[in-house]
Amino acid sequence: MDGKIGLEEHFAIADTLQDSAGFLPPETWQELSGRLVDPEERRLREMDANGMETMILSLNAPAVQAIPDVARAADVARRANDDLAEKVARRPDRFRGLAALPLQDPDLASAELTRCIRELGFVGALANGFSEIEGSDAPLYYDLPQYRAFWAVCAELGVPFYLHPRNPLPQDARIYGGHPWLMGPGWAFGQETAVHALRLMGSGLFDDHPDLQIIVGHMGEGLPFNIWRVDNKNARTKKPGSSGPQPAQKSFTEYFRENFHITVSGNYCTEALLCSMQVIGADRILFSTDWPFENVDYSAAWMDSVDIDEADRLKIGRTNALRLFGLGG
Ligand code: GRE
Ligand code: ZN
Repeated sequence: MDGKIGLEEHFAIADTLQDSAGFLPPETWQELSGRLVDPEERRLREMDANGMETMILSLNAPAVQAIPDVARAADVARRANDDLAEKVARRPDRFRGLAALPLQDPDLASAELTRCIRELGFVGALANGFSEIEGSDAPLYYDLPQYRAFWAVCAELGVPFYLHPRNPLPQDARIYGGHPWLMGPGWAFGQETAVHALRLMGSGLFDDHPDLQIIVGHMGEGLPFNIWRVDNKNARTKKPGSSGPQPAQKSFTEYFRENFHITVSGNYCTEALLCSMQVIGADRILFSTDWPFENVDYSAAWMDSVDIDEADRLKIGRTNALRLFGLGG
């Protein structure tokens, strides 16, 4: 199909480029780094050749989230966002932007998000999981109480928030000891991000902000397949007047269906798509490639040929993104 839109589509600036080294075999770094800092020629060629109209661009990972010095995190976020705004301004017909945010400091993150939406014309935010902060080895997850004011700003601006993966910190990654192939995108990314998403759901965040929309990639990081069991176990320890022992009022499945969207980025598994369509619904699934870590050609070829209704293909490939980001057209 023509007119596909993707929303997990990365670039890097000089300060963040090295963060992506090491996730893929060293012999591919030259190719990968070239893609990340490409002045959008290669990217546009790939898009043109594969029926992709728009990429909603975001910074690589973990980038800002892994800069414990708050002032530096804010500075890198601002410069990345300014750089992205220039890319979008050069080709407003093909690119949009998601803001990088210094979530080490919720107030700075709120201010930067507001600047990006109101002044730079971005359509949402993308954060690479928890943030690290100087003086603490505790990962900052965004269900923590100090983030409620940030979420109020996000809800007020009415923009979606992409919760993108990162690796757990070493002290939280001991389960992968001796098995480095399980770190990164193969398993640890998804585990880390799914737990973060479940933390947001169970915290009651969406009772306060019922319109807030979170996006998770990689076919929902396992949530479509597993969320039934999260609810089933919680229901057995239910506290009166709620869906379970957690502070939230609704079930995890309800929040998943009302406050989440997923993308197919880097997970072109037809069986997983069919499960996701049954659990979260075709209205909440969106195409994405995860460029430069995945190729546009095979992502697009799968999207174009996977055995689903044409009406669902159009939603997933394009129109859900138009609606979620208010792109019009
Ligand atoms: C991603 O952005 O999803 C990603 C990385 C690094 C390796 C693989 C991958 O940041 O999918
Ligand atoms: Zn990605």
